[in-house]
Amino acid sequence: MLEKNSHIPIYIQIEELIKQRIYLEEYGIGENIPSERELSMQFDVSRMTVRQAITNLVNSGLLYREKGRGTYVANPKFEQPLMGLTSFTEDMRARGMEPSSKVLRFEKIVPPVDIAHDLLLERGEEVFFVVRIRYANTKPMAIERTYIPVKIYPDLDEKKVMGSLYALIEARFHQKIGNAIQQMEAAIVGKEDCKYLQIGTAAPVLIIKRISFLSDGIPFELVRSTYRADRYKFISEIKR
Ligand code: 16G
Repeated sequence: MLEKNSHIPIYIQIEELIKQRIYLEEYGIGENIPSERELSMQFDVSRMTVRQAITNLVNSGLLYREKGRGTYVANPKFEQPLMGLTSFTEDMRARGMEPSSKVLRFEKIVPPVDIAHDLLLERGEEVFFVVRIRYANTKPMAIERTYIPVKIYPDLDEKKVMGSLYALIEARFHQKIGNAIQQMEAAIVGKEDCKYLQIGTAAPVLIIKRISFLSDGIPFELVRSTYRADRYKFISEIKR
């Protein structure tokens, strides 16, 4: 139980106890946990202290709040390996989930200079700029902003990017995807994206920038993928 004389703050002890109850499945996934009032009576502490513990657990993605209904135990985060060069479609299918996309934008543009530089394009060369919301079993997981050189896939269209881009490249265009360079950073969700991802206006997200190359070394996409930080955890194996 709580150790009120400990140097560990009470709200952290409460966090640990709630985590333990989730781990032991006393509070099951998708279930309502007791109200702040009930917990404050159970632990004999103020509601403020309980609220602080719960807020931390919400921020770390273990719990989520529903307005007017209470606090629930969240699904565990997706563990996404950072090893293979896989597509969103493949990743979701490997988990037994059904991927789908909504295309928010599909247009031909001259890209910003930094993107043209990364894609080894000459000045003025065009790209398709595609913005897609990616869903797993109808739940929004990520938003992808993809730049694809027009000269590589001149007849790409909106319908084709509703499905898997990688499958299109490999199965229809018979090209080999070789490797990619990725970088990841944390951010607060943008104004538009919070609507699409169905998260709060100040929710954290993880952004991965990927530049992918065909096996002959030609870059064919630059993608910025914005993932819900409460749904994703990225895992990599490192060797010594
Ligand atoms: C992944 C890739 C993205 C690629 C997409 C293709 C990351 C960070 N990004 O989301 O670069 O364009 O898959 O998926 O993993 P698709 O074949 O389902 O269209």
